[in-house]
Amino acid sequence: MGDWLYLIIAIAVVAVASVVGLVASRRGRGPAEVAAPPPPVAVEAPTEVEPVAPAPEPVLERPEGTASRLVRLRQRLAGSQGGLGRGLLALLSRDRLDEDTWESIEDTLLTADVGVAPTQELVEHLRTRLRVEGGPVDARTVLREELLNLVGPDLDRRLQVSGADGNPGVVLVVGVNGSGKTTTVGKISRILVAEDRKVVLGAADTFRAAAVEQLATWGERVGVDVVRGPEGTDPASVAFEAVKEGVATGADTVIVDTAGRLQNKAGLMDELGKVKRVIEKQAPVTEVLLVLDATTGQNGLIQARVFSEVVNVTGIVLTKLDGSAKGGIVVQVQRELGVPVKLVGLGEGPDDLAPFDAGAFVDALLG
Ligand SMILES: Nc1nc2c(ncn2[C@@H]2O[C@H](COP(=O)(O)OP(=O)(O)OP(=O)(O)O)[C@@H](O)[C@H]2O)c(=O)[nH]1
Ligand SMILES: [Mg+2]
Repeated sequence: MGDWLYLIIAIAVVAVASVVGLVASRRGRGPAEVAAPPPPVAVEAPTEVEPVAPAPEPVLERPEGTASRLVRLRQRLAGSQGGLGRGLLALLSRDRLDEDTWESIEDTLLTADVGVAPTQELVEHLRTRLRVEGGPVDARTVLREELLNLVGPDLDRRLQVSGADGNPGVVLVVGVNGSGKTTTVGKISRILVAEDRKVVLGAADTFRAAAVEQLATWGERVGVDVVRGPEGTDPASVAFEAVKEGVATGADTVIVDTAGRLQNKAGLMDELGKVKRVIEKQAPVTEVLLVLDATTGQNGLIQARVFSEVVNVTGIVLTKLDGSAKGGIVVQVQRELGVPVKLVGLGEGPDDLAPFDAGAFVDALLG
């Protein structure tokens, strides 16, 4: 009986002890959980996120400097046009300058698009001088002088890129489809940027979205603002806005690109006249450049005439002279319009545009 009593007491003691222990351990755990909250995930997160790269600074191109550009392009001009002078010199150096030889000289000039009247004039002068001056005259010297007279050494070929009375210079660029207008606008802007001038471009070719993008790309490459409107906007209003921005931002020059147009579409030609008139509500147009593709020959002359009736063309840009030996078109087009060739395009590269220099041109012809 005594044994049973000890056993019951022992069981009771163990039971009480376990209950007490359980309660104690519960009490201890509770507050511990509150005191130690799980570490906030958000605090650690930033170290695991990839650092956001800053937007890359647009890398602006530095247009080629004038000196190296001119040396490079004179060589290219001599490469494409040198055949004319070499051909003429070979003929003029013959022992006897008979009628057949003079005829070949004429043919050579006509093939290079010098034009009928200027060719006859030149041949007349050469015949007289070589006969009169006789003896050991240097055919090359005589030919150089006569070609130079034909090209017009005294024409004012400066590009009017500056305005008066606090206005920017405004250059309007016109011509038929594909003649090289947009490319020329881009190239001119690079030349001006290289001279530290502030330029604004106006994308007034609103017929095709691609045309606007093409100009915008030229602008972006050298950090020049391009004013544009939605596709199909009135070109005159884009031109107006571009000049307005030029005035407001104190730009030196605003260059307005226009849509290519066929010279026989009266409506489009009228619209071009309107572009010019609307611009002039903001500031005078200081230069109207007609862009002509040198490879189009007589056709280019007809275009030139029509354009000059609609807008007062003040300068000609002859493009693609690198791709044709027909540099004689310089002579014809200047006569036709009474307006000087001011720039020549000599390739598709961004800096392949040169001011036209009569002496350098004739030297290139003579190789
Ligand atoms: N080889 C050569 N290609 C040129 C020259 N100028 C322009 N081009 C090329 O001629 C093509 C037409 O040039 P654009 O500037 O688009 O002609 P555009 O007059 O603006 O054409 P539209 O806007 O369609 O009327 C392009 O492929 C130019 O790269 C040049 O002096 N030499
Ligand atoms: Mg264009």
